[in-house]
Amino acid sequence: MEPDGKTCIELYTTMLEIRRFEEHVAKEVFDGNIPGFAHSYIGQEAIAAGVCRHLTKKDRIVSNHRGHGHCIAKGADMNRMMAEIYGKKTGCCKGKGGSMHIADFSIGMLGADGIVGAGLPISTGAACAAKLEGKGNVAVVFFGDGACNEGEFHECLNLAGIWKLPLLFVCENNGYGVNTPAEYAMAAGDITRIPEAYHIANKVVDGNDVEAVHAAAGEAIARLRKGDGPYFLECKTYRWYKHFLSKELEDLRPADEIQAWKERCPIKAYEALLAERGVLTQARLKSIHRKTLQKVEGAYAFALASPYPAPEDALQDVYSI
Ligand SMILES: Cc1ncc(C[n+]2csc(CCOP(=O)(O)OP(=O)(O)O)c2C)c(N)n1
Ligand SMILES: [Mg+2]
Repeated sequence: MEPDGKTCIELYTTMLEIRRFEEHVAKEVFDGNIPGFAHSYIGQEAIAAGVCRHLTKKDRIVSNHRGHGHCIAKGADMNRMMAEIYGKKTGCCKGKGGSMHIADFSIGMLGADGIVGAGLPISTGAACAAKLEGKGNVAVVFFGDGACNEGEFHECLNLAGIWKLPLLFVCENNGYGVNTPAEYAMAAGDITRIPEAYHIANKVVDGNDVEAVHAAAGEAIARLRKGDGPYFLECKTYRWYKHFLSKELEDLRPADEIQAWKERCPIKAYEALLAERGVLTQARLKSIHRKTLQKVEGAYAFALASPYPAPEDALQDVYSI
């Protein structure tokens, strides 16, 4: 079933906000204006947008190293996100986390993470908390195909399975971990054979089709809220940029493969579909594009105008055990 017009526009707008944000970040990283590593989510926007549209602030998500899209789709403040990426004091982690550690507990974004697979146990804990709270809230974890080859992935599937946790596993299968093809790295072959072995309901969707993701995530999250146990959604997709944004890193993926996926742009495809359905007029499209650009430029201006943390702040909010 087609989503209503309001939902369609929101799905489109969220994808566009992610794209514009990521275009800005990519340019700034390549120009040397952003410190540290940044991983681009361009190409995968339909997944964050389609899944997070079903979530409230009380639902918790956990992201990974490629996390900007998840933060935006969950409703994180773009100004504070941008400031964080530039290492500014007004950033959502006071400028100490950077691109790979954006978190905002106030909207249920428990954090991005530079350690592949590390979000899985955190989300399993969040799902356990949601179950104990008993209010029908859920947890969602976004991870890549590469993370499926980590030991903790299996531990979390098992625990979520035996405890029937309200946890949605969203595997963003972009076919590669850095430059290693998934078909080389994964003995199981099809990823969903793994949740299948743990008796976890699962589905494969086209991760570049925002309505397919939205529909599948909607069914999955409704099951979680009813207490039917975890769900595993594999979204097949592709990242447009090399693994992380850097002039030095080589991209060993075939050029024709990259080009073929660019032609399957999730945003362009949805724009065409909504125009054909009459949901998106040219005037509305222009206005969405203008406002989205203003939002990203506003976030950049906010980040530029913000101070860096003072040296004496370095040891504040830092914990060790
Ligand atoms: C435990 C661990 N091993 C290796 C790395 C280096 N590393 C960072 S991202 C990455 C690939 C992850 O691939 P995938 O999970 O498919 O996510 P994608 O980058 O494709 O979105 C690797 C190997 C790391 N950060 N943490
Ligand atoms: Mg991958």
